Amino acid sequence: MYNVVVVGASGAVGREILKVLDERQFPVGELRLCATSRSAGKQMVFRGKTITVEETTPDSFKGMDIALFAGGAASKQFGPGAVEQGCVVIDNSSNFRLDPAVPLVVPEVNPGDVRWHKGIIANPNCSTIIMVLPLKAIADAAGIKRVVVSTYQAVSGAGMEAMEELTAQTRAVLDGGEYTPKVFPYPIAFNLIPHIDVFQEMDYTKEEWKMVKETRKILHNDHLPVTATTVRVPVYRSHSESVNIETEEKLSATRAREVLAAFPGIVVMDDPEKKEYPMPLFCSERDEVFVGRIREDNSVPRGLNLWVVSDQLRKGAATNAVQIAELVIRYGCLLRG
Ligand code: 2RA
Repeated sequence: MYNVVVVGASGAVGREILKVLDERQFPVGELRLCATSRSAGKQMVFRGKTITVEETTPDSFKGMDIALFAGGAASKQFGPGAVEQGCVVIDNSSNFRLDPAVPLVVPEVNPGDVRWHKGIIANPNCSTIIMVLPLKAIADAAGIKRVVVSTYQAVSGAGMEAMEELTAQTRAVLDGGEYTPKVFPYPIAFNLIPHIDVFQEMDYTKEEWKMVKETRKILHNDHLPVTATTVRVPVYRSHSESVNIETEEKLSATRAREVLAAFPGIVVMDDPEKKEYPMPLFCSERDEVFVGRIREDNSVPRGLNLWVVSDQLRKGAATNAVQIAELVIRYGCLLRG
C-alpha cells in the first residue's frame, strides 16, 4: 500500500482524482487531502471514510510516497520540497512540463519516460493528452509530417467556477436578464470564444503553444510541425478536436481505423451510415479517447482527418495522472524503498 497526498483535492480535477483512485483500486494506504486555506476544513469521502481537507504546508508530504498535484501554482511552491522528503510528485500544472529534466508522460504513448524521473513527473495539458494518443497510433503506422488541430474545449477545463458561470449565464439569457462574465473574457452561453489562456508569441495563446511544444516532447520529435487553434465552447465536459494529419506514407481511412482501434486507450466510434461519431454527450465520465469521422484528406497526397473527443477531467487530467502513478509503482521507481 502507498501513502498518497492529493493537492488541490477539492477542485474539479482533485475530485476526479479521488474517483479514479477508487475505481482503479489504487493501493492507497494513508490518504491526505490538501488545498489552499480557502478550501481547508471541507470534508470529502474516500472509500466510505470522511477526510478533512487540510491547508497544504511543507509538512503535508512527510511520510507520503506519491503526491498528485491537481494544478495551479502549488507544485512550484511545494513540489521540490515534497521530492526532498522522498515523495514522487505527479503534477497536472504546466509548471514543469517543458523542463528537460522532467518527463512529460502519457502512459499509452511514452511510458518509458517515467523511468528517468528525478522526483517530478509532469502530466500534460488536457487537450494535448487527448490528441497524442491518435497521433502516436498514426505515427507508428505511417509517420507524421504535419498536424493541424482545432479544439472545442469544455468549460470544466477552466474549473468549477467556469461550469457555474455557464449555468448562471444560460439561465440569465433565457430569462432575458444579464450576467457579467467573471471567468471568461466574454459570455460563454450561446457563444464560442477563440481564446484559451493568455496570448503569447505570434498571437497564439498559451493553450495553443502547449499543444505544439508538449506534443513534440511526448512524441520525442522536436521539430514536428504542429499548429493549433483552441476554442472554448459552451459544453460542460469533454474536449473535442478536429485533427488534420499529413502522413509520411499513405494510410487509407480503412487502415487508419484499424490502427486506431488497436491502440490502447482509443475507442473508434465511426459509422456514418448509423450516424455514429464521438460527441461530449457520449464520452463524458469515460477514460478512453474516442475517434471518429476518420477520412482521407484528398487535398494533399497523404492526409487524414479525425474527430477526437475525450473527457478532459478524466483522461485529460485525473486518469492520466493516476496511470502515471501506477507506472511508477510497476517500474519500481518510487523515491523511498
Ligand atoms: C482548459 N486546457 O481547458 C485547459 C485546462 N488545463 O482550459
